[in-house]
Amino acid sequence: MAAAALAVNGDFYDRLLAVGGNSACADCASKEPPTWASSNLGVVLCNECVGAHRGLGVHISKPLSLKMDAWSEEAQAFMLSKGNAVVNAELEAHSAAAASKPDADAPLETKVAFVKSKYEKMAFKAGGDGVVVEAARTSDRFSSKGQVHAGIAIVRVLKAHDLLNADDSTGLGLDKSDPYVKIISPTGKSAQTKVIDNDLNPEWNETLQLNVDDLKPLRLEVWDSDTLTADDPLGHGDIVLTGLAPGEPTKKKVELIGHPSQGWVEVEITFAALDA
Ligand SMILES: [Ca+2]
Ligand SMILES: [Ca+2]
Ligand SMILES: [Zn+2]
Repeated sequence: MAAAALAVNGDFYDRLLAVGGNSACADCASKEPPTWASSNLGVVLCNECVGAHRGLGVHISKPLSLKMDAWSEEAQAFMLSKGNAVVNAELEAHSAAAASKPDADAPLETKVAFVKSKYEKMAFKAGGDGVVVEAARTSDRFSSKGQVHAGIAIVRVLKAHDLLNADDSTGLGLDKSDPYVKIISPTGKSAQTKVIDNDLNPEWNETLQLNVDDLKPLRLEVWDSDTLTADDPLGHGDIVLTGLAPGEPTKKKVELIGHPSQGWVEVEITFAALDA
């Protein structure tokens, strides 16, 4: 589907990123080439600020993926006539705008507050009050109606290498760990693979899927499944979601940390946007 949309859009993406100010996000200091846009505001965005735009509601901003969504000729022409430089000249005219702009790695709450101030309150327009609205606490964000939906993380757990043996009570290597992988989202949702018996280099090739509400890293845990006692931890690591090209599978090697731990897990992660 991603390839189809790209073909439909022709060279739109390249032409759009060549428009003034469009080589980087309109709403934060990220220098990554934007892969998202607000189709009615005419700005291009990083994959975190687009989450903030979703929170505004479609009466203010209509986010679309530049890579996965098909853009009509009209919508393309509109985007090419605007751009971050043109829009920001108006919406960030206030002298307080530059100092209020979030860093690339600022918490999502900070980006949400800036985006709200800029597009809903028009705080940085000429004559605006130049004041950023208060950032919401994380707990508010998930319980409020204006939820920030980043999308779905599809994690294909491929294999692990050189896992710890947590079943070797005799020291003779007669028994080995029975590993499985658990993926946990920042909000505590989880999914896990099947157990593979007696294998320190298991291959799962199993696809797990999790809804993610923001782009904080997923936690990956490896466990040794035991029948008579509690499962033994074999280590954990983070799967970083930021910087992934939407719709494109990306392989990552997750080095296991924690005590005790050794080895690594290879995953292939695809991030798919959910339209609000
Ligand atoms: Ca064990
Ligand atoms: Ca075993
Ligand atoms: Zn941004």
